[in-house]
Amino acid sequence: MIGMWRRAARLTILALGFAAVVPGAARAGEYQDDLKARRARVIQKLDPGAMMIVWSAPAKVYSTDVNYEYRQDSSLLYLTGLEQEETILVLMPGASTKKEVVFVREPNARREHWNGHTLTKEEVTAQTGIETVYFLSQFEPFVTAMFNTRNFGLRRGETTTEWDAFHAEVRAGRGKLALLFGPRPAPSQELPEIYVWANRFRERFFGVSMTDAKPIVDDLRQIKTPYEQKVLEKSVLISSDAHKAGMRAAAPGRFEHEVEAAIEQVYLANGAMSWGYPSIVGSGPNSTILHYEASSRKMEPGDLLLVDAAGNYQGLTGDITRTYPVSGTFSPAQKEIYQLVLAAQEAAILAARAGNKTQDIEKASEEVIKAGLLRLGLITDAKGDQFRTWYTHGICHWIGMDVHDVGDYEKPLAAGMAFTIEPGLYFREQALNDLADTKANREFKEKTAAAFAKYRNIGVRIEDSFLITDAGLKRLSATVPRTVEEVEAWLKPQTPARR
Ligand SMILES: [Mn+2]
Repeated sequence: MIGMWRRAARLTILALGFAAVVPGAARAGEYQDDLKARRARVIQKLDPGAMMIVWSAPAKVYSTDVNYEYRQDSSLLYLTGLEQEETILVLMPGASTKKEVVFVREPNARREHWNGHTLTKEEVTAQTGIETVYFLSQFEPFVTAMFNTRNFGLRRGETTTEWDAFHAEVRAGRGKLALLFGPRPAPSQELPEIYVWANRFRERFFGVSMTDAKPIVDDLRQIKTPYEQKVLEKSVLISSDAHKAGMRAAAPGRFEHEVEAAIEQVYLANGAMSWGYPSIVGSGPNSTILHYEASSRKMEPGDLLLVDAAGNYQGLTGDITRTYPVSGTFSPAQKEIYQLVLAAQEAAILAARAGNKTQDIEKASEEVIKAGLLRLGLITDAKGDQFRTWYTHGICHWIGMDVHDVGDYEKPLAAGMAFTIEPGLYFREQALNDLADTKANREFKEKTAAAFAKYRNIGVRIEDSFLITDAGLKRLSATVPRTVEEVEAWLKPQTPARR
């Protein structure tokens, strides 16, 4: 199975260390130093009586005995760099030297014959910088010993003061379990594994309090370290090249999936081992579907193609969308909408500076969109919410380990923050049909009918990935053609095939 070969290759890359394999990657050890620093920042924010535990993501079944390619839990990947299943990280500020411990699966010849190499303890230490590595079977005995204020892993007669401070906190009733709970599930929802484990723990160690450590990790992930910034830039560069290849693969008579293939080929060819999210390649009416995934339509002359795609490179993902005419030049109606969305993005970019908030970016874009829609006759009132009929989503989200990354939208923009700016307009018949049957809406439909007919089934989104640096705002996806002139110029070479 191809998937398995790729995973084995990935593990080899990790074992060799990034610097040896990935061009332009960081200095050997730089990644480990960064991982250590990330963990140290988390440990600083934990109480001396706290034990923070982070589990790896469960494998996901694709069909019968075949799993999806494994995707590690983003926070565990952020703190350890480990992509191996069945891995648990424990952080304990109250320990004297073993403040960070990782539990990994035991070697198993049969499983390794089927699924590839299992990291040795030495390899885990080399990759993570964590000195204390135990096998998975030791995890529960370790936790039980700690909260029973007993030592762990000592030979007969051996003593240690390693955990004295932690034990003292537990005895004083200040023992604390810090887990990445996040938002609580609804009462009717299935209880996530972490809650099941926490409840079992609570039944046994009722004197120990619980705390949600997700805000601690999320806050740190929101500010990309210099190392992360370097990797994110590389990641977005790969995705940028992929988009350019996709633009060259699009033509009337070809299928959406041929463009998708051209894009994802560039990911893999450059070491981005998977997409960061399923590619959205929607032509004609499909350009108005926000998360269209089918990629099954044959493109026709005059179509617009909306492509929203980005690769996952070393765990970091950007987010880029481009919309372009498969025949090489925008129709007048397509150009009007495109120019309006582009102007909205430009206004939003001006508002994207340190100290401002993402709401300022949203607002700047909305002002341009409202004025433009009024000018084009697609709304009759720029004060109300009519514009939301065609302007249907927010335009700014954090990027990083996850494409819709963690982070606080109330925080002012600051150096190290990475996000997108992605205004879009979508002219779907259904949007009108879904409006409540009120006098105002009937008037709105009537007065905008002619304009709607002109722009019907046009969907345009222009999305770039940005990073705030000390020197200001950086558009990481700047190499992807964006203006009408840049797009048409990039599409030109292949025009003959487009007729
Ligand atoms: Mn996006």
